[in-house]
Amino acid sequence: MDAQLVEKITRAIISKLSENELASKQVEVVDSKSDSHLDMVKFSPISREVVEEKEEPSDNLNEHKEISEELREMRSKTPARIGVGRSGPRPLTNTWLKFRYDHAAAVDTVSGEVSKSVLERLKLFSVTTKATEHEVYIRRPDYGRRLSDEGKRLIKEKCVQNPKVQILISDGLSSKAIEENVEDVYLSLEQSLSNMGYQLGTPFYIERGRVAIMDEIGEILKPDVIVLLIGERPGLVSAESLSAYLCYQPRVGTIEADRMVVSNIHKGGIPPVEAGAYLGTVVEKVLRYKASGISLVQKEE
Ligand code: B12
Repeated sequence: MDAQLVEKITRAIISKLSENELASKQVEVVDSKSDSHLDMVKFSPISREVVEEKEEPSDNLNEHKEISEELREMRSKTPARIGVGRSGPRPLTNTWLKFRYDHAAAVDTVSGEVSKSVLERLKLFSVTTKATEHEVYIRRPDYGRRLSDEGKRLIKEKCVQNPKVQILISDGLSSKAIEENVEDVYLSLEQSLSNMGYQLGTPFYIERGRVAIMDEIGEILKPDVIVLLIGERPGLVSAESLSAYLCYQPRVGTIEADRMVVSNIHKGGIPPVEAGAYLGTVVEKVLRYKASGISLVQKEE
């Protein structure tokens, strides 16, 4: 999306968020140990049609009109595979083909690479982790949580020290999530944080990273907050969903309960530009309470 348009939308969303006027769909930020809600904000609904082509229910569903209406109603509320019908004991051909397509997309996105052009457009430099290749990344999640020696050197050489907010981007488990969403989320988040007057760190890209890589980076750069935009493990509904993991002063030894996540960022979930603007308000809260995750909930009480 064009940067000026992102800016315009971000401003509109920030002002709407502060008026607390947005209608309908609720998005939740959940702390790490329970499902308790840290915050709630409302986003406009995304219709199922945006996510996938509608498949006509099978003949045997049409035979039972009432059930079919109920199913149609339920189907319209979720992209999950419900009420897709069958042909004898087997799935319909369309259902089966869509399943095969979605499965292939999931496999592709886990092993795919983020194109250089996306990183160049956002002027991000790249660092690697101890996961030297894809196979190692999958088998050894702990390697994805540690920077390579070269990565540490580059970060020390190129980044601003002690920023208020450090934004990081990593492919994680979905390269497609980065390709499809990161520009809009990043530009909107950057805009939102700049509006609030926060000093931003030097953003960069981490190849084959895991969420807890933020601890080692926190140790090196000592930011107050890290926001890590990372590709989610793909499901059979979306292979391009992005998550934002946040933590107040992450350092080696940070416990999982002190992290937060805003997940499901993609065109069929939380729209990327809205997500960026919303994340700005979450960062503001983390900085105000000097805490994230469970610690933030405790301070809020
Ligand atoms: C895999 C997974 C898990 C695994 C993680 C194990 C692992 N090593 O990968 C397990 C089963 C342990 C797990 C547990 C939980 N999860 Co979980 N998990 C996921 C899932 C399916 C994929 C995550 C992913 O792709 N991460 C990206 C990769 C690259 O990260 P990673 O470094 O390999 O793994 C880290 C993250 O996955 C992170 N993580 C996983 N879940 C959660 C939840 C929270 C709140 C936080 C802060 C971090 C976190 O912990 C891992 C280790 O550091 C997402 C669904 C989604 N669409 O994202 C839900 C999801 C993130 N989990 C969720 C929840 C609620 C939880 C729990 C709080 C459940 C509970 N009540 O106990 C716990 C909290 C765990 C924690 N780390 O604090 C929710 C978060 C809701 C939200 N905020 O929108 C999601 C979105 C599922 C959902 N739709 O409800 N989870």
